[in-house]
Amino acid sequence: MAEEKKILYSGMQATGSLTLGNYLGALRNWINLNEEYECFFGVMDMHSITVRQNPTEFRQRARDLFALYVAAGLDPEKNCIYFQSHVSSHAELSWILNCYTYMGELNRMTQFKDKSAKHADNINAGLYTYPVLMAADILLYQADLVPVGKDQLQHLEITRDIAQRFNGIYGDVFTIPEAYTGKIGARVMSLQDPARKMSKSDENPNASIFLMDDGNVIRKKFKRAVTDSEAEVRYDVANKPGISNLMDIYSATTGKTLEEIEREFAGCGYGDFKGAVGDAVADLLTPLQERFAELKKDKEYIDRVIRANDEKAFYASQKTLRKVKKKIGFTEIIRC
Ligand code: ATP
Ligand code: LTN
Repeated sequence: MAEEKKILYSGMQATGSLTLGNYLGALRNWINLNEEYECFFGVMDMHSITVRQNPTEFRQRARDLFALYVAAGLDPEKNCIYFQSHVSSHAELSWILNCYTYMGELNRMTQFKDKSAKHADNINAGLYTYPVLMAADILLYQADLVPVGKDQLQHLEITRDIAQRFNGIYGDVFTIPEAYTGKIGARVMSLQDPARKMSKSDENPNASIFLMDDGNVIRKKFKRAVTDSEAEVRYDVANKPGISNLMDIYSATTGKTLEEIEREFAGCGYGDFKGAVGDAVADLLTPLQERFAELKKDKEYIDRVIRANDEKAFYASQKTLRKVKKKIGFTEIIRC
């Protein structure tokens, strides 16, 4: 019998257009790993409403995110790609796990602190318990591996803590997941403020490269990227964070090492280097943009895979949820 594949789980929020950070930090690793694992990828629309969304735009964005996963190279016939809100098990397990999570643990989450500062008029309880829903996502599918960008590592830690606590009380219910971050691209920084991560909800459009940006826009944004007053392409995160970020991006898109890049641009000004980074990123994104445009035209195909995968996710997740409910001591459902 063929050896069973290990399980991989990941997802992104449908909060805005995806950036180069999302691609290099997450999506690209999913594609690299997807043959080796049995994969589940969620469009995390329930997490997205921790921040207010315009309903019409939100619906479209969530569908676009689904199509983008496919356009990026995830075959929806081989990977289970689905909408979190279509699978009720997530909300159910999330409630249960809330009762096994301490407020002290949630108080330490840096994403909660950042998002509360950013949305001071809407510090809702969902924002606070966000990591618990994320733990439910992962644990429902008994995931072994969770590829994410570095900013999510703290959420992976709390997921492991919750799972271990639950297993400690009830026996081996959940697989303890491992986080996976790639070597390069795990933390792409803003082009306008290299101290902050590139984010899809940044107010300054020049701070982020969006996956759907046209080649000329991409080149322009790199030309405008904030750097330092020297003119030497050298990797030094502490003193030259802007240039170091551009070097990371160039390395992640071309496969060249940092030393090779320093050699390639020795004696050149920042203008030439920024131009080369812009070209490399534009070339990387063009095929993805073309596939995405094609897929958007094929509504029937997308609808068909959504239906099939929702069902697959529901069945897989219910298996864990039933076990959890039984272990806790919930009474059995009797239906006629
Ligand atoms: P938001 O701005 O709405 O918080 P985001 O851009 O941070 O969104 P998420 O949906 O939270 O995006 O993240 C999706 C995935 O992309 C996660 O695995 C996250 O770690 C990764 N990611 C996000 N931003 C970056 C970045 N700048 N560099 C590397 N990985 C990133
Ligand atoms: N919080 C994650 C998105 C997310 C996720 C998950 C990632 C929600 N549930 C489960 C991996 C596994 C983020 O990227 N902001």
